[in-house]
Amino acid sequence: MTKKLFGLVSLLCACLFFFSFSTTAHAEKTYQIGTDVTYPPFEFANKDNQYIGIDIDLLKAIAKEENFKVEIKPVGFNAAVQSLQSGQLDGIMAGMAMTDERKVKFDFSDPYYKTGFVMAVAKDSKITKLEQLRGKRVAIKTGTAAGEYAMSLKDKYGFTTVTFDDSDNMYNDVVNGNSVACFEDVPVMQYAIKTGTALKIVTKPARGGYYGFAVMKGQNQELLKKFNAGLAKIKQNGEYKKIVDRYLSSETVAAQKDAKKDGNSERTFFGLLKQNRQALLKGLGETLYLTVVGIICATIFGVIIGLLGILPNKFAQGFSTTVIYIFRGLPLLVLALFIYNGLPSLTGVKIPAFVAGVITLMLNEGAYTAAFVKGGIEAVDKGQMEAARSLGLPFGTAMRKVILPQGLKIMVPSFVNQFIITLKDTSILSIIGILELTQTGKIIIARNLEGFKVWTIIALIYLIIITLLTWLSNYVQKKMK
Ligand code: ASN
Repeated sequence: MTKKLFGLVSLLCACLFFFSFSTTAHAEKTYQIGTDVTYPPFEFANKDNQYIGIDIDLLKAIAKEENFKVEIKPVGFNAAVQSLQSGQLDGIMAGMAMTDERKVKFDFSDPYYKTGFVMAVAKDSKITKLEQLRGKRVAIKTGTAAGEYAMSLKDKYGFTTVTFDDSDNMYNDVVNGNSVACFEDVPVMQYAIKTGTALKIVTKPARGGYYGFAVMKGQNQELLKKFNAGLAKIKQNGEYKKIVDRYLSSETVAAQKDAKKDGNSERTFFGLLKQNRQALLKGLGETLYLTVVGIICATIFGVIIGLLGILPNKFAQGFSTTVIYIFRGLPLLVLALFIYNGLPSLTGVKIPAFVAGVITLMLNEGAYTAAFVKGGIEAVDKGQMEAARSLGLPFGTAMRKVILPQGLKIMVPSFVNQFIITLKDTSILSIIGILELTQTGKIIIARNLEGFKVWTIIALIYLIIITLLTWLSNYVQKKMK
């Protein structure tokens, strides 16, 4: 029995590796490019939750020109930088300033857009100079060059900082008066103000520079070459100008401004639901898919580890206890980041986000499953095993015929419970950029800033699904009795 179980564990691991390698092999033909969640006019989601913007259109035009394929991953700027470093992404196109510090770690393309850092304050604010920031709070965005610039001024001007993962939340903090100022790139800040964000720029652009497309130093050089060649071509044939003009045109600006306005019929609860129906359904589909695949893997893994724990073999028991201890002890978020960002930087092998998500669920939820499987079997009266053995049944048969059927009954509620927990836990996997329900919500809010209404919709969807699942499980349990 021990051997069989170990065989099964190896088989499960082999399947997962095969799955991950095959998806990777497939993905390698297409370059994976990270971008920001929302950084208009360079990247943002349109009404249909499709990514558009100067960066996106330039990249697509260049890819077409140079015959390569890209898959765009709107994971957020800081997450993109980390994923590029761990080898999960091939490049970043995210309004990324080519700073000297970054040039040590990354290779940049030829410059494609002029930038510089500015300070913005609320529309009605009296602050016009850095000197007025003393003792005040300033909002910055995680991992950005403008944020670094603000940090370099912090001691001299005596202000404190608070960090946000995306630009919109940073602006909001200033609009709402929690912070007195924020630091942002000049083309992005100007665009946000033009499209209705209630801020104003009060400083001249500092540390002027350019945006570039980035790859890891010494890697993906052929991609960089193609990018540069394509960029030169689209600059020459007028495509570059067309793209930039399209986003800076008064029509696009007016449309963006309109989308931000309150009282817009599309901003009511039902308006939002209707407008984002497609995206929400897709997100929900991904959540359910992740849950089902995750729970299947977790159940197989958990049952095997749980059974190893009750074998009359010290090594098997120790192994089971250790696995449960480690994977139940680690926070799900840490485990997901470790598998998605940590492992690839060690092994050099990419793991697609979905596969990383499933492995995370398998290990974490599987550890809980193993614990209750072990507990369920141990809860069966010891006398049962002794009686079966004294009747001459071998350990394996006694386990299968006598103990497991009784143990299983004890475990059923825990299985159902674990299913519901897994569904909820998938939301944490939005951190690695899986476009499930929670990540879908983040992207919708990045576009329309309707945090309260959109999170209410997302919460309701989770609650409805969980209620349905609970009903189903009660029904199944009744039937089983
Ligand atoms: N402009 C930022 C930087 O260069 C990147 C961003 O916020 N998308 O750091």
